[in-house]
Amino acid sequence: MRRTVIFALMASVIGGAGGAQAHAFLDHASPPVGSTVGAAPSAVTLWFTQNLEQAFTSAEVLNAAGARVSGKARIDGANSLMQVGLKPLPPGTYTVRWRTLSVDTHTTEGSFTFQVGQ
Ligand SMILES: [Cu+2]
Repeated sequence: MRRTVIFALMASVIGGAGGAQAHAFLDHASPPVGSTVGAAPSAVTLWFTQNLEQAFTSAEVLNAAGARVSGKARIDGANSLMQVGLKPLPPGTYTVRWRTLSVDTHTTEGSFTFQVGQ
């Protein structure tokens, strides 16, 4: 297991010098990127453009003060979506930060915000 992880990391560095391959980018999310939702969601779901490796794939949700309001991220059976549970959220702006290692051994990361409306 450990060896697999190290190999994947090395492959990632080597692969980074390569050409324009498709990586695991965020396709869409629920709540949608930049959206305002009336009711607080109980989870954030992220759909990616490629299957994900469990290792080094994570997401967290932060409130406006930078405090973490999410649980542990998990990848579903289809392997291309990640879900992270949320504590009950009061109205406010929340930041979702995600990081993936896709099955083609490339890493991607990004963030977006959504708002729980007043
Ligand atoms: Cu890639």
